[in-house]
Amino acid sequence: MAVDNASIMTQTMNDLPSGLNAEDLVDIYANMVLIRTLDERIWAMNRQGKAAIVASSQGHEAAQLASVWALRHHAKDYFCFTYYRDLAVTVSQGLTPTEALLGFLAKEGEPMSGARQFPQHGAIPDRKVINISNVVATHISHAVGWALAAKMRGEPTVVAAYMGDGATSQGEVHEAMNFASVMKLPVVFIVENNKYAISVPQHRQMNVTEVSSRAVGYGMPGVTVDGTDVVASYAACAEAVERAARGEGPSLVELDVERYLPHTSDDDDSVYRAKEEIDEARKRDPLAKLKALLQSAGLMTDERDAELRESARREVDAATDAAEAAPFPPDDDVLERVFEEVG
Ligand SMILES: Cc1ncc(C[n+]2csc(CCOP(=O)(O)OP(=O)(O)O)c2C)c(N)n1
Ligand SMILES: [Mg+2]
Repeated sequence: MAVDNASIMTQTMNDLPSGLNAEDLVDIYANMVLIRTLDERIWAMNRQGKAAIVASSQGHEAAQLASVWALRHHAKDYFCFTYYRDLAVTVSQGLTPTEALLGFLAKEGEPMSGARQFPQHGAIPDRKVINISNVVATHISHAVGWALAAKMRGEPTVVAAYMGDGATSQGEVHEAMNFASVMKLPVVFIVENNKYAISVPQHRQMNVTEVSSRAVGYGMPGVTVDGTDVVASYAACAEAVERAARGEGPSLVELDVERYLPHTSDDDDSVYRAKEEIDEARKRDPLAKLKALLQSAGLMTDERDAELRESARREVDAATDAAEAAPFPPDDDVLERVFEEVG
């Protein structure tokens, strides 16, 4: 696919936001390559009948990684309340490709739920990630509750609450945003707007063109930026993280992303999305954009990129072998993560 170089060069290395340097961008690119390779592998394993269901992160990587780097650089401590499409958040937070694949294959040793939940669901508190429910938007109230607890305890935690565009039309999001703003809670609401909720396009979900405009109703800042652009996404997230860390309350950051694949592996997007629309979306590929930026600064070459891709492929191959060889969890621990053991 030819990439439109004029449109991808929205940034130069001379105007990087405070806290983000060239080394970070190279690191983020390497993460992107690994996560895209892993995501493609998981999708292929679904087609082979091995992974039951996949919600792909392809097209969302820049938004997710920029937000994680902004949290790392601008908060003393933070926590991520993710949703099912946030593979780049979970992996950059330390979920290994093997652990991610154990989840998609429902194998023993998966750390988020012991492979008892939908993939990418559960909790890995030591890696600052929680995603308890697949019910759209319920985790936004959980995120706000976590932020309230942190504030009451005097802890410096900033909470990132990730969701899709569709989720913002759910009642819980209204309650959570309103409460967080009234209580000045340290939350960054991160909306990954891929313009679809399964087959429902944005204009059928809401009567606003920018999700960020909803922020006005809650008395908090709202901003929309290009979520396929790491630098723009980082700048917007960093500002919101700093505001939360200063105790000034929540913000809504809308990251305009693309969804290249169907909603999940169970969906057939050909019945509601034209191929030309997806071809157009692929011109905004976050990997191509970041690679072009790095190349313009002499920080990436085609050879180095090929090495990164080869190394990612080897790592994902090894993870695939390990996950395929792993056993399924034993029947008798099925209730272990459901009820707390008391006494
Ligand atoms: C309360 C609820 N309603 C419906 C569903 C079915 N469902 C799963 S994902 C989804 C679309 C969510 O779209 P969006 O928030 O934009 O996230 P995206 O998948 O596009 O990243 C729907 C309707 C659900 N899981 N929970
Ligand atoms: Mg969506």
